[in-house]
Amino acid sequence: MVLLGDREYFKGIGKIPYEGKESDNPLAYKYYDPERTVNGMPMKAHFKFAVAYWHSFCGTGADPFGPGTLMHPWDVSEDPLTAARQKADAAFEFITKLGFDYFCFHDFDLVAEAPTLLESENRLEKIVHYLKEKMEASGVRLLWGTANCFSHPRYMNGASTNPDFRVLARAGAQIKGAMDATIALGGENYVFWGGREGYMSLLNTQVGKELDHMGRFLGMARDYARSQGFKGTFFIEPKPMEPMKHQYDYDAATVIGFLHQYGLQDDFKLNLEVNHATLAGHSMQHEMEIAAARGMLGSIDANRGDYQNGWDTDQFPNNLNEVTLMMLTLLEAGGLQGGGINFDAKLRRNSTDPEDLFLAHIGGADTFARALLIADRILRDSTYRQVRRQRYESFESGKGAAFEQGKLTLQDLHTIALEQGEIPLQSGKQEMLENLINRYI
Ligand code: XLS
Ligand code: NI
Ligand code: NI
Repeated sequence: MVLLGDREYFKGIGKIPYEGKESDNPLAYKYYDPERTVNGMPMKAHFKFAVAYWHSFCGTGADPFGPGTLMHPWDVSEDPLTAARQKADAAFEFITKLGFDYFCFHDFDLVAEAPTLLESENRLEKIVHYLKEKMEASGVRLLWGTANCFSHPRYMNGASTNPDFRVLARAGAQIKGAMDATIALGGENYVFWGGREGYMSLLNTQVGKELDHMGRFLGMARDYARSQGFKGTFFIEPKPMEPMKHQYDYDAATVIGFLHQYGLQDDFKLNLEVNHATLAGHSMQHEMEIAAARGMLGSIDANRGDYQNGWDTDQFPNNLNEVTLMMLTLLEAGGLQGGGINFDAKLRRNSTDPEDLFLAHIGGADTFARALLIADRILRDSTYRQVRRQRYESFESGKGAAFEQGKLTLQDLHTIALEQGEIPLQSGKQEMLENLINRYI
């Protein structure tokens, strides 16, 4: 097989088949049947599942208390480009065997950053060329690219919100390169996650100035990509904190307001991440509902947090209840606007077998597939939609409809209230709906 390069990294594991829910083969899908039609579309088109290059092929399991435990056989060469090519071989072997259609990357996931900007650009160009061949041979596509403007020490005070203009300019140069790479690889979207766009202390921060800088910077980035023929969507990925004490892209509602303030609302949508939603004190369904209500439900970074831990644990999704609620919102919204489901999730530090990476993705894909099937049945067979619609029935005709159309004044409301007298209480039917969801699960 051409795809595998010279060397097979995941020996003994073949293409992951769909075997159905009765199968006890850990290396088979039980629910994710890519071609199965759900609500008029194959499952794979609903999801556009993507593998995150950084967690799966760069992350070593290192934490503040100890070094890496995941010894990647593709990460041994001293020569950065050889190492990058071997990593790409491993990544494409993995994605192909998993049967996913997409991947996502940061610029310097692909190849190590060099000591100078020029050399880094050079390296990136070379590895992009190599990736292009692998993508053509395998049919795997790029869901989105992004730039890592948060790891290098120069970004310790932020990138586009850095108080030092020289750093802002450097971030601009880097994002130009990441966009060039994304465009060269036919990337369908481009992501901005403001890793250090925020503050550690208000004592040394001018918030208004930083937000203005970020707004202007994003407009410049959009204009550049459009001038290079990029037709895809730009996504902002909200996160309330970590690494900063406070990040400006706090949550969906905050980002939507920001996009409108800086005239970015027509080109940008949201890439929502489950564990970021919970860090912001929201459910993921809440974040999706807020985005969908404004036509900005772009893409999803799939993972989950831990109920007892207050940080971004980035575990693989396995909570059927949580994902079912997400799929209800997704189907009701008519799907994702250009994006897909990117597994922005990492193995635990002690998951050290090569097969663990497969098991994690299989579990995640099956959770989404099962949840999609459940949500589809709830919407088609149950009273869920009807109950939700009926609560707002009073706006469908008469004075309620006139209000929605902007035809009433506050004086009119006064007249109506005088005429209508006492109003009967209407139950919200919350427990009934909760029971209904559980019955379908
Ligand atoms: C980190 C973010 C990051 C983005 C891409 O918390 O989730 O992985 O998805 O920069
Ligand atoms: Ni993410
Ligand atoms: Ni994250």
